Amino acid sequence: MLTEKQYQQIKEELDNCQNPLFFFDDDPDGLCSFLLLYRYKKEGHGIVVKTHPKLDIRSAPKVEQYAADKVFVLDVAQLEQDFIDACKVPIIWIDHHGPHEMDNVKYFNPRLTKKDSNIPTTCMCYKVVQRDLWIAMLGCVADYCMPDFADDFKKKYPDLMNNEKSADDIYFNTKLGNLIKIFSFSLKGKPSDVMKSMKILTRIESPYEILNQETARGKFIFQRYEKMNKSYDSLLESAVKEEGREKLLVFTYADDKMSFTGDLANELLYKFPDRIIIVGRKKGEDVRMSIRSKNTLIPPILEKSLAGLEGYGGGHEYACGANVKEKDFREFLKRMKKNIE
Ligand SMILES: [Mn+2]
Repeated sequence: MLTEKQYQQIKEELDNCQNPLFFFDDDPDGLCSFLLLYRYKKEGHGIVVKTHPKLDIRSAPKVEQYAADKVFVLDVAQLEQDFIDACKVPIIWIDHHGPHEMDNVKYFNPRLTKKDSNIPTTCMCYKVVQRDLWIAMLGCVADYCMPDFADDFKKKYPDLMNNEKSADDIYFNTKLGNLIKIFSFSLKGKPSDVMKSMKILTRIESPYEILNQETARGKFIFQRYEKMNKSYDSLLESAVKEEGREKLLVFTYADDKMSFTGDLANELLYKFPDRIIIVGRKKGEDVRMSIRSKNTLIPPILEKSLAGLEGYGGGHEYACGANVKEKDFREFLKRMKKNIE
């Protein structure tokens, strides 16, 4: 956890700027972190970081383009020094990966004091602004965390969850879980649609506006989700059919449009909790993967399996992303199998 003083510091940073630029990770935790801070501040702009997992000099021109007077970096694992050096305004970095040591950035990361701490960025942002409880709960559960305000949420929104005791039960069995998928899918697809969805989400008044399609904007978000969910469901169905019996459950698909690997890997792990899940999407010469497990630490196995191959990867203890060239993919899988034995 961060200290009360740190939350206060972040709040002061937020209060003391006119036109902040928020860079956030391409997943519900990143999106919810942005929404919480933006909906409090009501100024500035949000940019979803598609150069996952890092923010580097390629994004630096945005700061001038938007004439930002402060930059917030949310839930992004790696912030490159070239970005920091090119950025002429203060940078506040709130995250729960790494940690890394960087100069000239105000870094808020609970792992600096406790290495295995895993508090979603959304949770920290909520402690700062203390409003929009439903968005806070959504982002936390999406990162598999049951926050200390879960009971408050249940009281306020009794129909969005039941008596689930774990985040993964909420994720796959409740209306809140449905909303997580809706938020996740709102970041996919045509950039102009993603922009529109983001804008809508900064203004939406309640979860029911989306779930019950109560307004035109709620309808837009919901119907976009429904359409994408058809392709998602058919991929999930194929993955389940191909599950096999080995410890490593591998599913790959070719799709140049939509990346569902993270969502699919999460749901497959829920269905097959004893397995280690790899979902890969072939894109160009690369296979982009999401890797999940319940109890096996992934980063050391991943690192060993990638050694000498053309690829990279990393992330959290039980959830990683990786990218290898298609020509190296078979070898990579062979090593993964060997290294988990
Ligand atoms: Mn996160």
